Amino acid sequence: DRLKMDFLSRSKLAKSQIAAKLLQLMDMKETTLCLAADLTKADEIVDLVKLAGPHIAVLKIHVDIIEDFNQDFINQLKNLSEKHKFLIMEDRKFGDIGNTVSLQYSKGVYKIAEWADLITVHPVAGPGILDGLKNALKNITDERGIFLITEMSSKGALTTGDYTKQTLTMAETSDLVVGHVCQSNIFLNPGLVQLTPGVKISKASDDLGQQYNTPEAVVNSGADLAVVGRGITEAADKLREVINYKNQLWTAYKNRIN
Ligand code: 6AU
Repeated sequence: DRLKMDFLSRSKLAKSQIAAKLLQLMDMKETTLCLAADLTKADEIVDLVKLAGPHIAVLKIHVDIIEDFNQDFINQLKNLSEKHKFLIMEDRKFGDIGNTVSLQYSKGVYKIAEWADLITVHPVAGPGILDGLKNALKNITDERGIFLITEMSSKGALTTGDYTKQTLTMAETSDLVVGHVCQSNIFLNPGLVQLTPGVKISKASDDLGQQYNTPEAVVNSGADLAVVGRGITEAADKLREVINYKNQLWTAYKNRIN
C-alpha cells in the first residue's frame, strides 16, 4: 500500500533518478510542500523563495505570467534551489502534438528544458506527447521529470473515467514520468508521486472554479506533495504560513504511514 510506505523506502522503487531524488529530499527536509509562487514580478518570486526555500520540496512557477522574465531570474532560482535543496517545476501543462511540445519545451523565450527539473503535461494528445518531450532533452544532461495532469482540482473538470484510467497506463510506459497530478488515491505504484493542488486551511473555493481541501484531507487522499498557492502568497506573514502548511502536512504524512 503506497499510502502506508515512507518516502525513503519508496525512493528505492522510483524508476527515475529524479523521482528518487525528490522522495529523498522530502524525507531529509521533512517537507511535502510544493509552493505555487503564482506572482507576476520576478523579484517578488525570488523574495518569497528566499524565505520559503528551506521549507519546501518543490517550487512551482508559471513562467508565462512573469512580466519581467529574464535569465538572471532563472540563475537566482537555480542558486536558491541548490542552496536549499528543492526542485523547480514549470507548470506549463504542455498539451499539443509531440513535435510542437518538443519545440515549446526547448525553444522560444523561456527554454524551459534548460532549467526546469519538473514539468506538467496534459496527456490529452496521447503518448506521442511524451516522445516529443523526450526528444527535446537530447542535449540536456541534467535529470528531468514529468508530472501528468491526471485529475484536475477545478469544478466540472473533464479529467474523469476512461481519460484518467488511460493516463495511469500512459505513466507506466515512460521513464520520464515521476508522478500524477490528481485529487485522490488512484494509483498503486509506490515509485510514483502524487501531487495534489487545491489545498487551503481556510476557504473552500475561489470565484473561478478552484476547489480546496485541508492539508490533512489531501494527505489522507494520497497526496505525497501538496500544492499551496494563495494560501501562502496572500498571507500577511508568508514565512509563518509556509511553516504552518509544512508542519500540518508533515504531521498528516507521519500519521498516514504509522
Ligand atoms: O493554491 P492556489 O489555488 O492559489 O493555486 C493552485 C496552483 C495553481 C494551479 O495552476 C495549479 O495549482 N493546479 C494544477 C497543477 C499544479 O498542475 C492542477 C490542478 O488541477 N489545479 C491547480 O490548481 O498554480
